Parts: sequence; structure tokens; C-alpha cells
Amino acid sequence: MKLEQFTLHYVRMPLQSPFATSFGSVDTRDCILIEVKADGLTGWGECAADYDPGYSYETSGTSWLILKEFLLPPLLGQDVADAADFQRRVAHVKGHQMAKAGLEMALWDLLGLAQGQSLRQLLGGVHPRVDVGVSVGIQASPETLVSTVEGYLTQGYRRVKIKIKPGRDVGDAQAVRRAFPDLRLQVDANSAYTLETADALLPLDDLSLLLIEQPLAEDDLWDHHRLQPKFRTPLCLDESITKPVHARQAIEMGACRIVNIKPGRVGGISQGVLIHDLCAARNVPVWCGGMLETGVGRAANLAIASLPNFKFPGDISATERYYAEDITNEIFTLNPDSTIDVPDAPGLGITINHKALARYSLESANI
Ligand code: OSB
Ligand code: MG
Repeated sequence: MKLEQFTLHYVRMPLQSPFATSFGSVDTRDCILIEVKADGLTGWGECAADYDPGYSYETSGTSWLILKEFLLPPLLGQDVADAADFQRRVAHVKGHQMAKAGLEMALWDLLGLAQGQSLRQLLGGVHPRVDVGVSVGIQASPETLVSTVEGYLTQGYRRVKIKIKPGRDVGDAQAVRRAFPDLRLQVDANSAYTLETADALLPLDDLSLLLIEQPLAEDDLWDHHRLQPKFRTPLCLDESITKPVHARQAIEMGACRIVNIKPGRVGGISQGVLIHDLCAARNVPVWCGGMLETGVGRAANLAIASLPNFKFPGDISATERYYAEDITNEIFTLNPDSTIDVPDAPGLGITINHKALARYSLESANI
């Protein structure tokens, strides 16, 4: 594929409801959409970095810079064969996985369009629809949390993740567990604890949680290794794993028993597949995380989540859980069995709603 033109779109989407985590609360979601023209086709990708560096050091601002100055110019006019070729060409840029992943996603879209294959087919995904759940932000009180969760159960979600932070952890989880004894429930701390303060989480072990996600700092595999033996509940790493080698090291160390795969966080769909495969070889289950993506990134998450070792429901909810109006013409809806269909049209299987893009775009740049 000869890459002929790149356009970056800086997008700010109003969320349906504020989303609060241990690192802050947002009521809009910024992202960069990447449009790539090659061989008469147009591919789209989404860079998942958020406005502020609360989840990761990467932000929409740093990704814009890295794409515009360092990733895109050397690729202009180049014939890029596939994702592996792309990764070789950008390997000299340290880190900035979300910037790379957004661009890689657009190349997968082009590849699928050129070959008449869906991303699921290109990746070898085995499920036409995937199990999903909903990630619920920290609410005003445990009572509000219970009624918010109840609302999602009424919509048909059969797995719930609640966000926790110091002071809003065990009590919140107990309240949800008491109200819904059989619910598939998990918690996500977004690295808000230390090895010492994480003792406060020990009572979670009695709540039959599926997993405890990222209790400690993102750069602290070792203390996760020290923490895991204190729990029967599996620890799951999100922020700590930004490339395949981290997944191998975390598993070898016993720092987690489950891995959250987000294509954005790990540098692209191809890197997510590598993590999927190395976890499968070690009998470590994975599941697909989310970053409040628009329909572009959601399509990619659904495709990767159709691989066989995605054993837990993904943080991939219906469009209406996030946005009143999406950037894609396609709307993702929840099936009655708490699944979402994986797109089956070529590439990502989505088309851009240009009116919506114009409405939410703050800036664009051609390279
Ligand atoms: O930690 O999983 C996370 C959203 C933004 C940043 C980090 C996380 C999340 C979510 C939302 O939990 C998952 C979703 O997209 O529904
Ligand atoms: Mg997480």
C-alpha cells in the first residue's frame, strides 16, 4: 500500500454521562482520528490517548505531535506492506504506543478494504459476536452506584466493572455484591494504591470478583508480584503492560493471572495479537479493555476480542452507553445475551459520519 496522504482530526466528543475514575472525572472524550489514503482507498484509525495524562503519559496533545512530526512524515509516499512492516518502520520511536496504534489501525482498515476481508478475518477471530460488559465510573454514593448498575442490568449487561479508589473501594463493591449476588463483577483501581495501602482491599477477596484490575502503579510490576499472593482473586494488569515483553515478564513474575489487552495501550492491534498469543501459550486468559472509543476504535476492539483466548467479557459497551451521536454511521447495540456483533464488512467495517465529524472536530492537519 503506497501511503499517499494523511489527515489528522482532533475530536472532542460529549459523553452521555461523566466518567469518574481514581485519576479524575471527564464529561468529554478527546481523541485523534487518523485518515490515510492509499491506492484510491481511505482507511481510518483512532488514537486512544486522552486529553490529560491521568491514565498514561500519552495525551491527545503528545500523540498529535508525535504523529505529525515523527511517525507520519517518514511514511509519506512509502509502500507499507502490513502491520509488521509498519512496526519495523516506527520501532526507532520510543514509546508513544497510542500514537502508533492509531496509525496501525488505519493501515489494518486499508488492508481489509484492499483484500475484501473484515478485520476479524484478517486476525483469525473465531467469534461472530463477543461477550461484553460495562465499566461504571465512581458515583456520588454507593446507593447511586447500585442504582446505576441496576440500570445497566436492565439494559442487558451481564458483567459489570466498577471503578474504585482509596475510600471508595470495599464499601462500593460490597454494596453492589449485596444487591446482585450472582453478578459477574470486577473492580478497577487504575493504579491508585501502593503495596502498603492495598491492604485495604483484602476484604474484596470475599466478594467472588472475577478480577482486581491494576491496583498498583503502572511501572511497578515487582510490587504486583508481591501483592498477588495476598489474594485468591486474580490480579489483572492494564496500565503496566504497554508491550508484549511486559506481559511475558508479568506472567513469569506472577504479577498477575489475567491480562487486559487494549490495542491502543500496547502499540497496535498486531501487538495485542502477540500478547494474546503469548498469554494463550501460558494458559493466561485475556480480555479486551476499552478507552471510551468512538465507533472507529470500538470496531477494532470487537475484532480483536473475537480471538479465542479472550476468555472474559470486554469493556466494549453499546454506542449509546458512551455517545448520543457517534462519528461512525454504524451504531453498536447490545444483544439480549450481553454480546455485541463483530463487524463483518471489509476492514474495520465502519463508515464515517462526516457531519458528526465536522461537528466534533476541533482541528485538522494534512500531512
Ligand atoms: O482503565 O480500563 C480503564 C476508560 C478510559 C481509560 C481507562 C479505562 C477506561 C475504562 C472504560 O474502564 C472502558 C470502556 O471503554 O468502556
Ligand atoms: Mg483499567
